[in-house]
Amino acid sequence: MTSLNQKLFQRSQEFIPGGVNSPVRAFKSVGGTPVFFKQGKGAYVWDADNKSYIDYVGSWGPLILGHAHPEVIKAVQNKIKDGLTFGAPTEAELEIAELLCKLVPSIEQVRLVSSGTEATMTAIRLARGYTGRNRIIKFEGCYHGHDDALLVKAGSGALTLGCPSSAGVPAEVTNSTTVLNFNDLEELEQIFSKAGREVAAVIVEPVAGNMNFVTPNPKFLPALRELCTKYGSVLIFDEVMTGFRVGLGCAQGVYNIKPDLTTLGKVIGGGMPMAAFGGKREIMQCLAPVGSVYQAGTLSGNPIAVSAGLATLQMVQTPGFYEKLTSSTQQLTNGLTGIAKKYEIPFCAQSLGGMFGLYFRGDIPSSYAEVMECDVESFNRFFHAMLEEGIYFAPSSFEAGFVSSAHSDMVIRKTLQAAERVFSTWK
Ligand code: KE4
Repeated sequence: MTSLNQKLFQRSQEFIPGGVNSPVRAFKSVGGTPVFFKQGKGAYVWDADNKSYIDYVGSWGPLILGHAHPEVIKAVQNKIKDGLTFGAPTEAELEIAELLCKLVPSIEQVRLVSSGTEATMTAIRLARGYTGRNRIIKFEGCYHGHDDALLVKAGSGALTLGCPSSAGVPAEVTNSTTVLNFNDLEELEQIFSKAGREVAAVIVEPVAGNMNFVTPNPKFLPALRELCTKYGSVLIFDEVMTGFRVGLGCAQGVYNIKPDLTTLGKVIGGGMPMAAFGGKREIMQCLAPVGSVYQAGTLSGNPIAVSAGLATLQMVQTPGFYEKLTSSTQQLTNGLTGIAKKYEIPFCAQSLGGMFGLYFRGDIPSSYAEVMECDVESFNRFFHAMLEEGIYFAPSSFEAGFVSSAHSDMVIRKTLQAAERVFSTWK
């Protein structure tokens, strides 16, 4: 019998390319029919056929409090009564700007935008305008949104679909983009010693969450900071995913590195379209209307999105919030690793704060090349078996997973019981 999910997917492919509004949702690499969701509450989501799932995607990171958190809903309901948008300054934007500058010391000034792509695109333009240089450095497998200059050997959906470098991007644009290997110090030092004075910016996910989940080697981020300082290049931490996900001070707080610019998104919008970029005042002052680097947005700083973001950022400041989130996520990754080990399945997992990586290989990967050695077929089989069990992981072996404060001990236990049933019949 054709499910409603299948009927919806058939119809949506008529009107929307691939039936989805973002490629990674299409289940292309895992196969099967994408799940159409209709409701979310806490750690759970319900699909069009009323089947419930424990959700470890959380809309790709924003929902750190889980779905439809009462405080966030209340904030949006209160705000929406006064109108949806003004295209003019509002006090709420000032409130969240002050809060972001307080919570992230490297951010002296900040500008709100509507998506992570806008944030990273503008951070690159700003770094080029500030330095007068063109070359940018990114890392293979890192994804920074779909700006032309950054769609080179990108991660996330681009990697998932096997098109890390997109069609339609002129060579003239990507000729100024150098792609290096994440965690490769030698290569980095070589490039800088040869052409450091040409480098406008290095943009990096301080914890790579778009080629599965790869943490930085201890010397990698300090080396980036030292080289950018030495050669006058702008160090951009793309914390769209890690921002307020791995800790209250973001990844820069965890690793104690001060970037020149930071991009944020996801969590700071609480599930609504909102992102931001900010950093050193002297760089941010290059932005119009003060400086000559142009950037703009009709709905930038939208008051409804800001209200959801403010409510979320208030909640994550609750004492013990990140300790509990970290513990829940470790409970999941340690539990899955222990079960797989019991059944001698090549599998491991790791986490940082509320994000994690699952790997069908013997040991934790520390580079793009090692991530590519993971057994994708096994992941796809695991993904569907767990989906059947009512557990929704990211539909790609090249994505990180996310736990929310709504993922109680009972929810984690239910997930591990499902994994026990799946792994016990694996061979
Ligand atoms: P958006 O333009 O999708 O809001 O943000 C782009 C972006 C920038 N930087 C980082 C580190 C990101 O992870 C992202 C977007 N992340 C993906 C998931 N890996 C979004 C999901 C999707 O593309 O549908």
